[in-house]
Amino acid sequence: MSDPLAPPPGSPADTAATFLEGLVIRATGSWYDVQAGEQVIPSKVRGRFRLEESETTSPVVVGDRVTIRLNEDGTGLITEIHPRRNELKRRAAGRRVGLVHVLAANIDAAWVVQSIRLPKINPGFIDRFLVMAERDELPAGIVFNKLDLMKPADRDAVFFLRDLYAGLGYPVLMTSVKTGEGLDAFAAALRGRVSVVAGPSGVGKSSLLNAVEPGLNLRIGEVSRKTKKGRHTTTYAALYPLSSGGFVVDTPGLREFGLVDLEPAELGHYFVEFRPFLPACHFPDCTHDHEPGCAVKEAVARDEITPERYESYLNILYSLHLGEKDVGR
Ligand SMILES: Nc1nc2c(ncn2[C@@H]2O[C@H](COP(=O)(O)OP(=O)(O)O)[C@@H](O)[C@H]2O)c(=O)[nH]1
Ligand SMILES: [Mg+2]
Ligand SMILES: [Zn+2]
Repeated sequence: MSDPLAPPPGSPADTAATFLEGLVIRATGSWYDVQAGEQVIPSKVRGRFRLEESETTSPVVVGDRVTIRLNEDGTGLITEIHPRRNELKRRAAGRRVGLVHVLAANIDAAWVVQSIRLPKINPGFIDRFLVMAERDELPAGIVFNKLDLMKPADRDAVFFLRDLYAGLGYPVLMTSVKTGEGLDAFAAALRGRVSVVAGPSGVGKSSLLNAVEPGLNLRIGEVSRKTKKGRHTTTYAALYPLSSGGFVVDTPGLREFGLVDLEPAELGHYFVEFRPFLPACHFPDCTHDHEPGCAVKEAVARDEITPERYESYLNILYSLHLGEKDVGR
């Protein structure tokens, strides 16, 4: 039954509503803070977006440009999500295969943060992150934090990874929030752009941002002595303005970085050092695994591709075949 007193859609009462355009700076799951000029308007999403975008954990993410309709109580209703330039996404945690978690949209740079100890570096996490960044053509970089905790026994492995990723063309930063080393370089990398930092819990993402932006006062967590894992202190993604210009998105800790929207035959394209060899594979849909005449495997044999990255590639390939049931460990 229709309400005879309600104005029909498109009537003057409806069109007189105030609409504003803004930037989503915080997404908690149920509420979204939308910055429109100087005001921040807590907003909700229209139910119908949820239905249309049912394969993602949230229809709206930080970095989204949206149109809101202002309610009389000062809150907003998101009526339109503007097309995204790009997004950083992963497979959502949990059982549902194919569910996508978009960490942020419309970003200029994506940094994966790892710590040398507590918790230790997870190269599989880095490679998965880089694959998803390459897939969306997002410039990506790597931060190895907690340099102060490096022991002599760690040096070879850490410097190997630093040189490996730097050799592939990714910016690599070595930082310590404790000693201040590398923080100027990190601050310079964030200047004037929209950046996102992501990584496991406890690696120091929030600490790094507090260090380069005094006054930010993000909550930081303790790393449990027992599990050597961080606690989830940052519980929602938020975008913060930097006084040097630009914005940075702090994200909650991710236990794993699962892949989404990716076919096994595409994967090789997102390992940047494979690219020059791909056209020479005998089969155009070569997955560089068992196929004869594979130029990637030949490059591995000639030491032109490192065995570490090739093995990492195979790990990811097999997990894609398995439907990404057990990823990023
Ligand atoms: N020794 C050392 N500890 C750090 C460093 N950076 C962060 N931490 C500590 O690591 C823990 C987790 O930091 P937090 O910023 O909350 O990590 P996040 O979960 O990645 O945001 C806190 O106890 C920090 O004090 C660092 O460079 N060196
Ligand atoms: Mg944090
Ligand atoms: Zn091949």
